[in-house]
Amino acid sequence: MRDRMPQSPANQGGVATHCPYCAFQCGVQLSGARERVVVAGNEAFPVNKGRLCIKGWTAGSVLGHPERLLTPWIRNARGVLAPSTWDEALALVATRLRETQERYGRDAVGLFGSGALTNEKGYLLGKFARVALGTSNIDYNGRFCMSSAAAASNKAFGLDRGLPFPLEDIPSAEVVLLAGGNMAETMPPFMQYLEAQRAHGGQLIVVDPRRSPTAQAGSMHLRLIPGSDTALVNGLLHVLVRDGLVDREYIASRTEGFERVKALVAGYWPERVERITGVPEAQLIQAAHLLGKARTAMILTGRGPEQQARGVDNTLAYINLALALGKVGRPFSGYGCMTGQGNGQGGREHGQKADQLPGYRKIDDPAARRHLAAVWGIREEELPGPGLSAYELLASIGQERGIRALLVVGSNMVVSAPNAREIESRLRSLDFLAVADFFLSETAALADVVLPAAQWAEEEGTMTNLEGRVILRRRAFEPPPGVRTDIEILCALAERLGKGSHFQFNEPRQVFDELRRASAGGPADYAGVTYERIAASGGLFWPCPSEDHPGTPRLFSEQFATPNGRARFHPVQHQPASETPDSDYPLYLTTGRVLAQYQSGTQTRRVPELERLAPRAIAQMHPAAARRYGLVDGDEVTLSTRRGSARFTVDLTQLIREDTVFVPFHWGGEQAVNRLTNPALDPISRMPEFKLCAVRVHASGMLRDEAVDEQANNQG
Ligand SMILES: Nc1nc2c(c(=O)[nH]1)N[C@H]1C(S)=C(S)[C@@H](COP(=O)(O)OP(=O)(O)OC[C@H]3O[C@@H](n4cnc5c(=O)[nH]c(N)nc54)[C@H](O)[C@@H]3O)O[C@H]1N2
Ligand SMILES: Nc1nc2c(c(=O)[nH]1)N[C@H]1C(S)=C(S)[C@@H](COP(=O)(O)OP(=O)(O)OC[C@H]3O[C@@H](n4cnc5c(=O)[nH]c(N)nc54)[C@H](O)[C@@H]3O)O[C@H]1N2
Ligand code: SF4
Ligand SMILES: [Mo]
Repeated sequence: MRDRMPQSPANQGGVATHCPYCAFQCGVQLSGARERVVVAGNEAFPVNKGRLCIKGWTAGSVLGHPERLLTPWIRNARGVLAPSTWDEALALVATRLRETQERYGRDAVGLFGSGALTNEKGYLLGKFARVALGTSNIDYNGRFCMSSAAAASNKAFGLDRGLPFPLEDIPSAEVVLLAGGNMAETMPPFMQYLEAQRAHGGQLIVVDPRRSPTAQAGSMHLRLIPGSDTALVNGLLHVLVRDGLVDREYIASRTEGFERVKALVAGYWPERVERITGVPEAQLIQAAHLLGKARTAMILTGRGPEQQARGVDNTLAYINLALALGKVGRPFSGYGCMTGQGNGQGGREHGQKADQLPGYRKIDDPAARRHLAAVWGIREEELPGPGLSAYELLASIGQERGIRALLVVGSNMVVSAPNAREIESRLRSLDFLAVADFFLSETAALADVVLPAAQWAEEEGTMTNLEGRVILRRRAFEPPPGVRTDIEILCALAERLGKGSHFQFNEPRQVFDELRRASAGGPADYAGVTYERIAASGGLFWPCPSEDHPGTPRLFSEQFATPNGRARFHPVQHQPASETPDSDYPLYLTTGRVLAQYQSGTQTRRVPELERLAPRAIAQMHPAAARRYGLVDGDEVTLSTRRGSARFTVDLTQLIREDTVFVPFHWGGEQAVNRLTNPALDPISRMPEFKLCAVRVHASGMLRDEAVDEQANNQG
């Protein structure tokens, strides 16, 4: 599989592929040799239309980076990671996984996957768990990402595709409401769609506790108190019902359950909602009227309302709003979740989830089990059932019948999991940890075996972008000597586990052909997608059940995917967050992203241009809040919560609420905000409460008790 590729894409006048990072999956054009590869926007790709953000422009430098892992590493008797051969490393991983299972049962081995992986890799990892290991315990980092929105869409529409319409519909929406998404920093080329919408006379309402760069681009900003989205939306619905602005005909013909929502929102009169959310009554009414009078409207959510212990309820509230307006499945209208990771959409469809089989099938559905057992050539009884969700899987380490050996492919949870201190100590207590990565991430640094994996431009594969469009990543370079692809790694391990006959894949497209069969007939049906068809078009939207099917850019125009074809309303009450400010921890802490760093930072902290822009973790605070602690811009500050403490650089801004501190999560060690975050989980999606907990501020050098006294004085 290695010998047909040119060393330099320049040989072919450049290779058209996609950015390694976010779900926008911008089309890029690569030219030049690996060490000096030039990344340019691909004008011909219809989604980004040539635009990139700074992370995309600079993505080439991670390929030839001097810190890349170029050989496997094994922790030796002295506890130090030392270079090894592939044979030794693979044999050791296979032996330790097998021994663990023999001693403690099949489920004692866990797998942790990623929305960064191509569809082929995510699919193969799910198959590896069920067929090569027979463990039920596989989950992935998407659980920390859009799982609340996915669960809500499944409940309301019977199907979850982040955006059920193409981005090209956005400019024609008269009103767009974007809740807790900061696309100006997290998907900058997306802003051209909102700019076009504004240019057509459209209104953009942004709901965010911060006046983020995205909120600044809007026509209206609802600066709510963190954790109050459901109250806000119930308030909007209250006004819409009161003023006769709901779409009664649509509600009657296409939905069910509205009466209970109507009764519930009667209790959310604007004055009460202002008290809960901090959003002035007049603004609430104005926003409701803008939405209620628009012929076309879209409601979009980002991680703000979703990453909460009530994330599913929050998202259901926004879906209620879209349904009451009669907009879901209508032209230039609807509800959508802005998926985040490169393959955050495909990653949630093909079996890396604890409760799922490929094609977005449920693992406890007998028909799905029969279908997959047949595709995989095993008996149905051999297929494990549902396993533990991401945080629970990690938290089970060290517990009776918990995980004792773990294989991680594409996540750096020491930085990105909530309550990270605790997770780190659990990972250290594992009998065995193996990590496949390009760099020695904070998590890889704890491993017993580190496997060096190939990167984005070094292997082929499909990705499914935030619209549900299946696209093709092309290979521009061979992996450096000593590096293997994740697919090669999984197939080699399966061989050593005695299951090689189920993993005879020489190329990603062979894996994809099996994925097509595995997904056929499921909700996310890829049967008709081929590499050739993608190459000949701008990508294909699922479901695409046959090779002569054009794909499905727009869902729900005739009916929903529920048994009776109707969308379901869900009455949801506002509930306080799991932790709210009190005299010990007087402020809200919310977390998220900045433009120049990506996720746990393994890749972007190694890019000099990005490091210059965002060299360390900041704590965004309002000047009035900072004054109370004697802090000025640029000061060092320690923040602590009931989980732990970490240190940041104060970044003063008028754009945040006085009661809220915002910290990005891209750094490890002392700057890891996840040492502070609350692992309270949503009861349905099992999403941790990343967006909200109570925090205390210490000016640096100040002793803990002094800071507490000072806070008491300030409050008294
Ligand atoms: N630069 C960059 N871009 C990225 C990524 C990255 O790491 N860096 N990661 C990618 C991934 S995986 C994802 S998931 C996306 C995430 O993309 P976004 O959802 O845009 O990102 P976040 O910064 O996590 O959160 C968005 C906003 O939620 C607001 N917020 C906080 N609490 C609340 C609340 O209670 N209610 C409401 N309504 N809003 C609230 C925050 O102030 C923040 O502005 O970005 C993708 N793109
Ligand atoms: N406090 C707080 N925490 C958060 C969030 C938040 O908003 N606030 N957001 C959450 C969200 S939305 C997400 S998506 C998670 C993300 O957090 P993580 O799961 O840690 O995701 P990444 O940082 O992208 O980690 C990917 C790791 O895998 C490697 N990698 C990337 N691609 C591949 C590949 O193809 N193969 C292999 N073998 N390795 C690969 C990278 O080098 C990196 O080390 O963080 C969550 N954590
Ligand atoms: S928006 Fe996302 S896909 Fe596009 S260049 Fe930036 S990180 Fe890459
Ligand atoms: Mo994410």
